[in-house]
Amino acid sequence: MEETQRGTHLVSLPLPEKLRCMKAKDDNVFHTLSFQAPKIRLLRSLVIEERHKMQVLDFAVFPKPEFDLPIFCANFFSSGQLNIIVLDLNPLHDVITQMVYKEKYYKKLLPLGEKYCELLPWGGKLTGESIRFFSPIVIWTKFTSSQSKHDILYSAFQDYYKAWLELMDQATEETDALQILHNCEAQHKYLTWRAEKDPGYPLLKKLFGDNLAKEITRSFLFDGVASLGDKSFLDYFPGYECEDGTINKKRTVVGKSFETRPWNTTGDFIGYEFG
Ligand code: BLA
Repeated sequence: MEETQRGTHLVSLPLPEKLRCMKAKDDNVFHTLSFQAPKIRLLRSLVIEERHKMQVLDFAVFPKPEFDLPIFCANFFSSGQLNIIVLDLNPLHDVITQMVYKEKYYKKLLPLGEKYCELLPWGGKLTGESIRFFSPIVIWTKFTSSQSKHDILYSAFQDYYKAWLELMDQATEETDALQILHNCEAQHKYLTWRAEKDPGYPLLKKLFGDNLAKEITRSFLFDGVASLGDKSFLDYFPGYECEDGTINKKRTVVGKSFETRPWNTTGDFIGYEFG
């Protein structure tokens, strides 16, 4: 937060009392933070303090629709032994087919991705649909706890966040109404995906029950899902529609894919070959 404050003016966003500091059924304590800034629609952080060995950091920054900046995404889950990590500047627009967007934000960052892809190697197969939300520099990894791994991860987190802050600093405001709408819809699609299919949800449900978990997801973690656009989950992801018109409860309908890193060192997507 100090690093962020150095470059921009954060203004605290009010949260309902019950989402401020929460105690879960098994005594885990949750801490929530929520801010906005001139170029930031929502910066929010959820920390689950270490207890019964489990520990979580879910930190994300969503730009205002006037900026086509990537979405900063740090999702660290630790069960004590096992750590499940996603760290990325999630692209707002498709970087598999849209070369202009990819070049604009990721070309300069490829060396950063390369620095960490050996230290924090690819975590194996994942929900196939998720790959479209990841960038060529994504860190998707799993490891057993050790001080050295945690140090590397912390250093990656600092480097990736500084890189994002620098992008924010340089970003200029879009004035074209159509482009702003396009950015808005892209962010809404992202929020809609995560609000429905985030892997953390089953755990939140176990800790807080269905109703509060839903509120945490929709009004805090992925706030904007109800206000940035009108389209539904099935409008964006029709493949999940069941015969009776409901949303398939499975996280993936295409299956788990991408055993190895589907991006090469020059940032090209090579996942079609084995996706
Ligand atoms: C697992 N979390 C995962 C996995 C991914 C992510 C890819 C592997 C399982 C899979 O392929 O679905 C993360 N997936 C993401 C992210 C995006 C995405 C960041 O599509 C963004 C577009 N994780 C959390 C929080 C908790 C959490 C808050 O961020 C718990 C409160 C837990 N993540 C968690 C757990 C697993 C997991 C328990 C392993 C369980 C599983 O694989 O279902």
